Amino acid sequence: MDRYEVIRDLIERHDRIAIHRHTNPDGDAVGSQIGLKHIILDNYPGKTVVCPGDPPGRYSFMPDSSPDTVDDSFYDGALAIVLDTSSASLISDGRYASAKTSLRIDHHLFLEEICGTEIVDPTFESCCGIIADASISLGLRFSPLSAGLLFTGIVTDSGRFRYDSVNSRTFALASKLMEQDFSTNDIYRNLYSDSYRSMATRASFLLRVRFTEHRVAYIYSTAADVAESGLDSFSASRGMVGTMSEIRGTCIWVNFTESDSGVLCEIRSSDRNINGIAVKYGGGGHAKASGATLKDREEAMKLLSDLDALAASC
Ligand SMILES: [Mn+2]
Repeated sequence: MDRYEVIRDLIERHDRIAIHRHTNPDGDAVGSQIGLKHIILDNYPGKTVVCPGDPPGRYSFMPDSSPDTVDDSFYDGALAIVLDTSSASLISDGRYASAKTSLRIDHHLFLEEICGTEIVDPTFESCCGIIADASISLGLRFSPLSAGLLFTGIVTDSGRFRYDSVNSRTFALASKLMEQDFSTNDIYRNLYSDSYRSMATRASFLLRVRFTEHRVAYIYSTAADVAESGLDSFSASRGMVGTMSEIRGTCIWVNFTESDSGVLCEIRSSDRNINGIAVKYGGGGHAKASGATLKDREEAMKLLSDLDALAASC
């Protein structure tokens, strides 16, 4: 059996299936969970499929995304499927572990073994992509509902088909899903429209952007600026660094935010490794996205001049 036939075999051998995903779900977590549920129901009528978990938050526009209430007894003899999760501690509703048979399907880098059967493939941009690929290869039918859910997850986890993880397979899967009659217009509107208040807040941050000699873009928010924005310091820091991401001629940008614990610093780059500079100041993260918490404004300006030196090569 290839890996997709293993999935089919497990589904066919169980009449009750609980599908779990990570807490604080994103579009891929909800899309793969509810999408797989409907693929199973459409192709294997008579099975009972439940989707427990915490509320879907801003992804509650996705159809059928309200979590199910599930009795403990459901798991006795059921198959538990865990989707889009690399670490057991992140799974919403730990009762997946009480099922005798469990299956994980994930696209994150492998961190730890969670389930009896594991299908982990980080070459996919999204977990929805794996579910779509498996369903196509197994000859399963899609409905507009399941296809729209999987499409939403592919879109959100690929940054609207922009991230490095996107390849020709991503578009082939999206193309196949779009044979079903769902509205991409509705999906995009739900994903990318925003309240006027939040757009105005972003604009106020954008207006405070300054540039170093070598075009490092930065925002420095004093405690008073943060209070005036109406945001907490975490939202002002992590939530607003993205306002600078599309500035032409800028390859490094950094957001400084005064807080009770020091100056929060979020650094991003389109093509430079800024992680070393974050580490130098006691922080960390990824090559193109890192953060640190600094002592004061003076230390922030030192970090900024290190970034400026790096940006000289952009
Ligand atoms: Mn994902």
